[in-house]
Amino acid sequence: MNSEMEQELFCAGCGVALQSIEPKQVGYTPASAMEKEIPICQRCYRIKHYNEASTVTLGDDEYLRILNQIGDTRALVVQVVDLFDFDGSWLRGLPRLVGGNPILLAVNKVDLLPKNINRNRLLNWIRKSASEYGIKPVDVVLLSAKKGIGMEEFVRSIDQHRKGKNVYIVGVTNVGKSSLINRLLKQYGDVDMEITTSQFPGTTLDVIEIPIDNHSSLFDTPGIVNRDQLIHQVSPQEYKFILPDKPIKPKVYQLMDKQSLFIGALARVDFVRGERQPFVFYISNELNIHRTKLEKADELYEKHKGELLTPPHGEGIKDLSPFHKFSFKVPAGKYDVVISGLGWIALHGSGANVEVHVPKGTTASLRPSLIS
Ligand SMILES: Nc1nc2c(ncn2[C@@H]2O[C@H](COP(=O)(O)OP(=O)(O)OP(=O)(O)O)[C@@H](O)[C@H]2O)c(=O)[nH]1
Ligand SMILES: [Mg+2]
Repeated sequence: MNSEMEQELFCAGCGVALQSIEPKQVGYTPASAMEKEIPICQRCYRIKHYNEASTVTLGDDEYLRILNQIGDTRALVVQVVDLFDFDGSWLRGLPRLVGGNPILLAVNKVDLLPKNINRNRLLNWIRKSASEYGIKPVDVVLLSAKKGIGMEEFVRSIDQHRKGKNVYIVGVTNVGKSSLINRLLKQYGDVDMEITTSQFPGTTLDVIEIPIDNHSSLFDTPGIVNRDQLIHQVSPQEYKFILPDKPIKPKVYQLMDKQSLFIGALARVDFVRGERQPFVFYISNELNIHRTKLEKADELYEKHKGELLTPPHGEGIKDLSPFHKFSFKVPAGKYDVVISGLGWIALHGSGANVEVHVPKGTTASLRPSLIS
């Protein structure tokens, strides 16, 4: 861990050991930059100033080694999940890895959801989902690192549950672990440091220690890659279309049965049977929806994927796995058909048979509506 190796310098942005010998290896920084009070590596510099996509990612073994260390100590574990892709960003196998340590669930990116959200219903739904994943968190907090929502409650909860011990922030890549810590540093810290964050998964490369007091620290950790996330099937240039960075404006479609809607070339939603009703799409504002007749959908996809139907654009379509299908009998009432990594479609009608086609690896599921 960083603090135990005092002679070495570590990048304040991503946690790797700094070196000024091998420009192509991680941790490289020119010798002159090593002298800086808060040194960062060239990779962090480029991400920060040029928003460059990083090519280095961490192996699963490396990540497991880091997480296993947590199991050997007594600490509070803060698991961060992305509310927009709750299931896709869930860190599987966490209870086993962190031993008997308490887990605080930090649900980030609430700013992406429309304001008329039922908070209690959301919290209940989160607790229930956590329990299905085998976790009983000591607390659940709704946060936005971006907008600074929920930070006081977050700090209070950490203080209450850490009982003087260290705090580890863990989670899948891109959920906003480093952004949350930066927000804490900005609001409560007196150090002038900022951890590197980016829209590209795999930004933080090693553990970063931030002292809380003389006896304990808060640790940022690298995220583990969940290969099932849709984002890993497209190139970094497409991320900006898929990952929302502004509050989602729901798109409403009045549909008759036997109609299909494409979300770019990434998913297809078929309204197979049911009365005419609204389908409300909660997806990135940058994604295009294309409507067609169910009987024409196969042909349209084959002809126009990567052109009329984007993202992915052009040749990028080849990296996308072939579609597989999920069938739902949506009951009357308020339900969401969720497409992991893309968003969800709210149905508040009299029931419907819906089929969802998504690239293999991506999952679709049904849940009671998040938004009333
Ligand atoms: N809309 C929104 N975006 C956020 C929020 N927090 C983080 N992000 C964005 O999510 C992306 C990932 O943020 P990071 O803080 O780098 O995520 P991380 O979990 O540290 O990622 P790794 O280091 O790769 O494991 C960035 O583009 C952030 O701007 C939030 O509260 N709301
Ligand atoms: Mg990070």
